Amino acid sequence: MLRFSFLWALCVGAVHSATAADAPKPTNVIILFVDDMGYADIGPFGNKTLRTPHLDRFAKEGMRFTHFYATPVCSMSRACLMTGSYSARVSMPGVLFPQNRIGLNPDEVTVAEVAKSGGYETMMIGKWHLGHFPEFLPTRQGFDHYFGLPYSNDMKQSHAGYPALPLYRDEKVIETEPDQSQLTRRYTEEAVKFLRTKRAKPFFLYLPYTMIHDPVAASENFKGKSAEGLLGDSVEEIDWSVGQVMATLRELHLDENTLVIFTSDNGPAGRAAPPFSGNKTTNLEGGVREPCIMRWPGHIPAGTTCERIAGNIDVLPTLAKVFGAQLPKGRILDGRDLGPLLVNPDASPVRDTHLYFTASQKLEAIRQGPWKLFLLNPARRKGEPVRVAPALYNLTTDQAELSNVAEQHADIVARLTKEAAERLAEIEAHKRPIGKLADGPDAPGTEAPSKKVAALTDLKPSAVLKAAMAPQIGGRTFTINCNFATSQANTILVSHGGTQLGYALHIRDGKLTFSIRRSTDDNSEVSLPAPTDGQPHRVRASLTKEGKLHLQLDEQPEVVFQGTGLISKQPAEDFCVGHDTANPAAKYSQPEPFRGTLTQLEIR
Ligand SMILES: [Ca+2]
Ligand SMILES: [Ca+2]
Repeated sequence: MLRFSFLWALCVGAVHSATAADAPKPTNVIILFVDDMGYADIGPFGNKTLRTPHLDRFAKEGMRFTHFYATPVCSMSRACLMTGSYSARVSMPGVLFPQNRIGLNPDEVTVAEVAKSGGYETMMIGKWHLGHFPEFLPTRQGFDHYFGLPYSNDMKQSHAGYPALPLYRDEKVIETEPDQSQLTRRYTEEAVKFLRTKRAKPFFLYLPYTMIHDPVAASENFKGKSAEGLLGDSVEEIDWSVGQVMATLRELHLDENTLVIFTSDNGPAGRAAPPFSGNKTTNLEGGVREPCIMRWPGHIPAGTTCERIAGNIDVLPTLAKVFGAQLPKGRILDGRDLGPLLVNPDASPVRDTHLYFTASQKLEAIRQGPWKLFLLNPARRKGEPVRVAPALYNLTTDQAELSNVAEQHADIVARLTKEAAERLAEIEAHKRPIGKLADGPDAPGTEAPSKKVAALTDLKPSAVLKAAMAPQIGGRTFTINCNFATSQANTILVSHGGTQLGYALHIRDGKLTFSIRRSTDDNSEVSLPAPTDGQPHRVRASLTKEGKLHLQLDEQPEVVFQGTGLISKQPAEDFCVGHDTANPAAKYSQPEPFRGTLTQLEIR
């Protein structure tokens, strides 16, 4: 009661004495966002070999979040950060590629737009990765200014089919193929320049580093200096950058009045993520649990640790409060205001459930309290054990997710399965569309065409891909795999090409047929009786180096036909699922559009 009266007196006092002059100054906000940094890559999260003195100090002055969630890969993580929503809710695939004509929907209200609505100046320096066409750029999503790369640093000219890597200032490409060893230094200089700008308004600075994403690079002051090669050099240069930002804030007497958040977009690429299993591209903790530190003197108690569930989806709701702005209207946000935890890390959880989505927007796992249930077989890091869903882990006692206790806790499995289904149904019912250019559809950017595997698993029968975005089959061997179920005797599973070049996997007069066309008159086929029983079947069709056509259904022996060779180049026509466009790629017999189910389609 005493405590209550005291607080009450304070409040009353504030009401009566506040004037414009002593009203609290608005808080500035900076988000420092690393690319592909693992949980234990820095001192405050257990790294013993790399030198991160600035982050060590930053953590001593702020709060570490040890259960802070991002997502398995880049674009989806940035969508979460920008919108306060799960990537699946805003229909963002894992990674956008230069050939994709999609981006974060301009109708989404980003954290920068929320800052603007609160009267803030905004700046973004670094990697965007939410669409590179003008309508998708940061300057159209609430940032007054932008300096940086529109996507990842490996999406550059040396990668077959990609344009020269552009460096933007606002909406203009000012350089291509910039020297990547200088990017952390240049971003830092831009940030310091921005901080030094005299302004009447508070600011929001978003600094998503290009490093430590492959190809890693570091400037001359850091190259060869760390104990962990170029990757370690790159981490130490990020630490230097954080130090520069913090030193500038102190020098300008802004450090007491600025909330700074440091975190990363996903786990480490191609290496382990101790103490967890998995790494980038997986939903094991190593892929998605990120180092996160927040520093805000006078609000966040120094040197503290928060073990509550939190994540990048919570950043927008948290900052909306800090900006003194309204939450975006007319939409469901998945994140929650972390405010109560910022003042007391042991306060009740603001969000006790976390959903783990895949790059193709499938719900792979759910966490509630200490319990994490995989609903699908999780992707894993090479060499690590296979896990089979339903797999239940207690993250308090088993953070490496090695001991599946689903059988011992059937009740928890049932409860989480139900919870996951309900939450997924809600998200599906209130899903918001990805932004598309006005001139046509696009495939979800799940895989680069220049890599050998084209992940097409989300394409529905009726989908169409332009030749450039279709699996690249010109001049090389390829294999089509898919599961299908149909009762149709004349239909098409996939087709690509026309009357000059192309291929199709189709059913003609009850025969499952794989056709290769190398010229108008050179049409080879292999076929076997099609199962038109409406039951699911697995089919595999391939064209080999010697020009042989192989076709296999389920576990039956494969049939082979000696054709005349590879298809000389990528067909110019559309790639189609479940039908064929105007010019037939194969000899059909009045095929109907495919009406069955077609899943797990891949062409590699
Ligand atoms: Ca990344
Ligand atoms: Ca917007």
